[in-house]
Amino acid sequence: MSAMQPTYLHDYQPPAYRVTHTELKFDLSSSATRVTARLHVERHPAHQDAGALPLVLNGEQLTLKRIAVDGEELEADEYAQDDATLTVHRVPESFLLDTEVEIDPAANTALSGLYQSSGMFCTQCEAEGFRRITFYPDRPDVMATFSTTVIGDRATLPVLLSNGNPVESGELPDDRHFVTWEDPHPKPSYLFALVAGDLKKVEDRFTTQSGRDVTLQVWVEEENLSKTDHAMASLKRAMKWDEETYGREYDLDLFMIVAVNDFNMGAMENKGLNIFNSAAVLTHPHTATDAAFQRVESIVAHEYFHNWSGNRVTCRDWFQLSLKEGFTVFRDQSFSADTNSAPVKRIEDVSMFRTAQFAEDAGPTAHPIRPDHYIEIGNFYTLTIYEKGAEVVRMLRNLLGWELFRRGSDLYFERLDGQAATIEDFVGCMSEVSGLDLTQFMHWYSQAGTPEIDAHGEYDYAKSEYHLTLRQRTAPTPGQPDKVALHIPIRMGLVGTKSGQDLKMTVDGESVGTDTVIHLREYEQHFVFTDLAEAPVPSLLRGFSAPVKLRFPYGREDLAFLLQHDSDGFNRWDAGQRLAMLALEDLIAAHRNGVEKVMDVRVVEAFRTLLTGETDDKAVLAEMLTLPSEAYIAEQQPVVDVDAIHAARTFVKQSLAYALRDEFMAVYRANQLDAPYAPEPQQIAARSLKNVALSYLVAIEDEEALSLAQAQFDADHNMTDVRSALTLLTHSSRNDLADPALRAFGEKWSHDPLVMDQWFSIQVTRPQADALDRVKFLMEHPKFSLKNPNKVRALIGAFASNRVNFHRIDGAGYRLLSDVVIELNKLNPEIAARLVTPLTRWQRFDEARQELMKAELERIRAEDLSPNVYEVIEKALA
Ligand code: 0A1
Ligand code: ZN
Repeated sequence: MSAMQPTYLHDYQPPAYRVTHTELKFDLSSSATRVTARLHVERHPAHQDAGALPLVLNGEQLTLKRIAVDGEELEADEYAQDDATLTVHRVPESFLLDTEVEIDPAANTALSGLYQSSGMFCTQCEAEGFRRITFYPDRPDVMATFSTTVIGDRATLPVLLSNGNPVESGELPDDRHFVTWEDPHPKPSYLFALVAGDLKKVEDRFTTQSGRDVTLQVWVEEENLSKTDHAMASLKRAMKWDEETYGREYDLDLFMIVAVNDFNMGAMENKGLNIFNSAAVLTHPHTATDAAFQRVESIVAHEYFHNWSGNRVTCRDWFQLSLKEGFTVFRDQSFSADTNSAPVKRIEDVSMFRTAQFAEDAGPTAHPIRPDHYIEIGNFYTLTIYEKGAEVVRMLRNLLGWELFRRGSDLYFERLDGQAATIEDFVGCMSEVSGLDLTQFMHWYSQAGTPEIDAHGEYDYAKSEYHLTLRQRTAPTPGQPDKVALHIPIRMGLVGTKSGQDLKMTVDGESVGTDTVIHLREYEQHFVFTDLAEAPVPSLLRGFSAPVKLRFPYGREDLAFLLQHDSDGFNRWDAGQRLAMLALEDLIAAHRNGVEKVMDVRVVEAFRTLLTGETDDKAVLAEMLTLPSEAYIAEQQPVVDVDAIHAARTFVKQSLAYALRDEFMAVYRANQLDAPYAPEPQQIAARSLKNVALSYLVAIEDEEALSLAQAQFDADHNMTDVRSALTLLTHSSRNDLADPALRAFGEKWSHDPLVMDQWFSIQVTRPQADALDRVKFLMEHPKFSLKNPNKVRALIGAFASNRVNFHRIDGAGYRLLSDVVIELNKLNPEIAARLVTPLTRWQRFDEARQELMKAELERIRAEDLSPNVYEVIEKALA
């Protein structure tokens, strides 16, 4: 059971030994790969006087063939091995350690370490996969230069890649060949990578700001060569952006991206050799949607940005994971905002965040951005570490202002270059350059849970003053019953009710302009705005300036007013969401009470204004016309009633469509494009607006709308439009239209795994009652495989997001998910532990569903569990 013991942050010790240089040789074969390692080891300075310390290396699922210290083979009593470590009892201060192990890549279904995907060999070492390749101090604060020789079959593995630069290659007996790679930058083992396969490349160049000529390569299977343009163009944009924005330049002569079909996550930032899930790199107008194009751009940028925020400066230990991930997500969000529509990027990110991260932070697996313990670090690649971490970096940027933040970033990269750093190091640099005391701010990193702010305001007509009271509270989370007050920056304005303009604000006698930041540091604080020209409606938390829930007793008129007049685009959108939420809440109550549902005319009028008004940003308009998702609505309810939420949302959608049919139709027709497809902001905006309009019209199964959807599907212009049309048809009740379209689509794209993923998802997210049967049926489909994480996500993960069907009151949805989790627990624990998440949220539902969900968790608990699934299940049932 030792694998089930937690690791604690407070137990951190520097390593006893460090590795300065690592020489590896891989003799590749499917089920018996030989890995020969020579480690140049020396005692860590921190332990210089500590007497004789054993050398303890990590190693799992390795068959040891040979071990020698300074060329001397070790006797059996000179070392000891268990299922996770290898200990050499006595070693000199500095020595060479030689080991040889055998591993079985073909049997590696966990996709961690060295594994095979569609015939090629590839690696995934973050966080702790390198220990499945060779015996090593597999921790990020051990950094070495690497020299790697890869040997493989010339015919089946013509391409042999690793980190750094190729320095030698040649032929070997038995039709084998080799390539030797050298990576001059010291790196932790988690950034090691190897790829071998029958791959083809596209190549390009980039000249850095200092004149370094860099070769860029994207390696794919031959049939995917036509799908690499966008990734390559994105890479070049990202390289340029990081030079211009952060002054960061690339530091090797070669940068490679490889696409693999079987991958647990999106992509991985291995030094000089990024490995990507094919879904995160391949695009073509006919196979990928606008959203996929944008996702590829942001992931390519994310991995590239890690070269500095992650690789040059890495993490001291895995508790600091958000040091690299939070900062890098913030960087990729900023890049995407600069490259596309900035307000839409923010709206999309915040919508996702408030739905999914808030749910995580309120559930049994809630954890701080810097956790203080874990059983399995693989479970901590979460929305909290990534997205909340990015929100905290964003707050720092806003607290310091861009100039000082950039100076802090420069100081951080300069001071910690080549080192393994901590979150204190990062925040310390920000504090040092700005002189700001960030002591209270640091609690954002250690305190889990979403702060809730209750705001109240009153206008004193006699004194022309506005009084604002803010109270913060963070609900207890597992292991943290008591919460401290956080430093919460709230960007705001006061919008004059007569003028519709932002009013000039004066606080404590000081004029602060029309848009300001107030700092909530206490549990409760009062702010007085004096000398106001007129009564205001407050616009609070502009741009989502802090990752909090803010409640303010807005009336519907106030919200309709802000929707029209707020100068902050984000808050205009948010006012619309709040207005829709008020209407939805009434309708949810009506549904539960069996009372007739009545549509709020204010929402209809707000939509009419949006649909008929002038707009300079169609992408924002499309967001404004999008109702809160069922998942987001659920997040706002004390007890989630999936059926009432679905009924209420459908009712709003249909009521709007009946009331504004012609307006929606006009928007649809006005946004048809003739131009050849391009994934550029204006086209993307028009397509999303058009498809949102169509979704309303199809919601009432209007004959004309159905034939427009059919025609859009048949026109086969680009995947965004085709997928949108196919989804609308499939999610309608019109099987007579959906079935032939699905059949045609499935036949046409049966050769393309990424398109088939979409085909699976579209079917199992339909609200009709047969969704679960379809999942079962499709699990038998020849193109489905539990061993491929993309397929699992596309079919099972997508079904679990189908609120009404996953939460069926007979529990069949839960049972299906737990059956799959039990299977995957053996095959791929990391994916299994992620997939089980929806069941861990049982507290949010009615009693009957709670019991059903808990019963499934208990059923999983009775299995022989991997540490990954064990940790999640224990928390969920605690
Ligand atoms: N560091 C990568 C994410 C990643 C993490 C773990 C992986 O395998 C278990 C793979 C990728 C990123 O942030 O992109
Ligand atoms: Zn990352």
